[in-house]
Amino acid sequence: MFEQNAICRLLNIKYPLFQGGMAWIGTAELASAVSNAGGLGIIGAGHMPPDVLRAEIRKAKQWTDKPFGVNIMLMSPFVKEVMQVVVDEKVPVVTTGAGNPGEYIPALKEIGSKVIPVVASVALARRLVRTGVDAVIAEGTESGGHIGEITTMALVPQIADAVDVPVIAAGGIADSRGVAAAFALGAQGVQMGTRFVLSQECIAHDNYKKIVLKAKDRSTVVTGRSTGHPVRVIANKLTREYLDCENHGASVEELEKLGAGKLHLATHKGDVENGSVMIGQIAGMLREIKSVDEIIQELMNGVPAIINTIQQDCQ
Ligand code: TUI
Repeated sequence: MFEQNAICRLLNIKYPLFQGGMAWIGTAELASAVSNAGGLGIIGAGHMPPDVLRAEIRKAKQWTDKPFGVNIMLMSPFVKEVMQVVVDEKVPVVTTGAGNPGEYIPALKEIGSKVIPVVASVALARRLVRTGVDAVIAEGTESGGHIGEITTMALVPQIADAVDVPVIAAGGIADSRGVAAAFALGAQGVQMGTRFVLSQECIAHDNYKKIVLKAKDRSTVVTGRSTGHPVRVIANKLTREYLDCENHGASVEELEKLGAGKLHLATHKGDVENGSVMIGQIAGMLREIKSVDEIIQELMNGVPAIINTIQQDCQ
């Protein structure tokens, strides 16, 4: 299975499956479990200070001998310092999000890291491929957290047609059907965040997992469109207040103040009414917490049967 797959060959992993590098909850525990299960676990640097990230990378190195990655959130106030940490620690795979990583690519390539940016448009995908990135993650607006505007369904085939590096699809994928669909659209790998929030190894507070388990298809909203940094989260007291301020013309500074510290409040303190519960639209489909290994086995083993059914149906 997947012996000829471009992502598996590029990264020396068993399954072309990435765990999205989620801020605060994409810890070494989760990342090493995903890598040990044959996928690519990714530590989410989010707004982590450099020393905290270094400690997390060292834990992952202890807990897995398989390749793993770090996601650098380019809006982090520590972006330059955390980039230096991944260079110093020679992290095998670096993904980036929420911006254009162009200026950092030469230093990462120099130490032999595979660089795989998240892109939300064809234009940025094209530009970054010219700078030598190894693959791109095409992330649709169905995703949780910081998002672009285009759906996975529309984005993945357009990026696959536009670039000559492998494409990893993200956004709205949480079972074997999603994986098969992503491959049909021209992707050679998938990235999932939401599915791994509902894993035993994810350290998110129980209240966070419970509200995700209860989510339906329309439980999320997008805040921050007026600031240029749209974020998908579960609708709650915080989003009602935030969207009310946004609709009444609050300034970017006021809105940023309202959002500060709210992800940690939900992920670690378990305040899912006043905190920011970032999650993708596919949460509505998920009803069980499982181990990372079970999630990955079930997901990957289910793909051939889906493709067979489609093939029979098309005869
Ligand atoms: O980065 C993400 N998702 C995230 S980061 C995050 S941490 C956070 N914490 C508090 C407040 C806000 C965020 C939570 N979720 N996904 C990757 C992603 N990147 N999605 C969309 C993009 C993107 C958008 C525009 C990438 C590039 C881009 O282009 C900008 C440009 O300069 O062209």
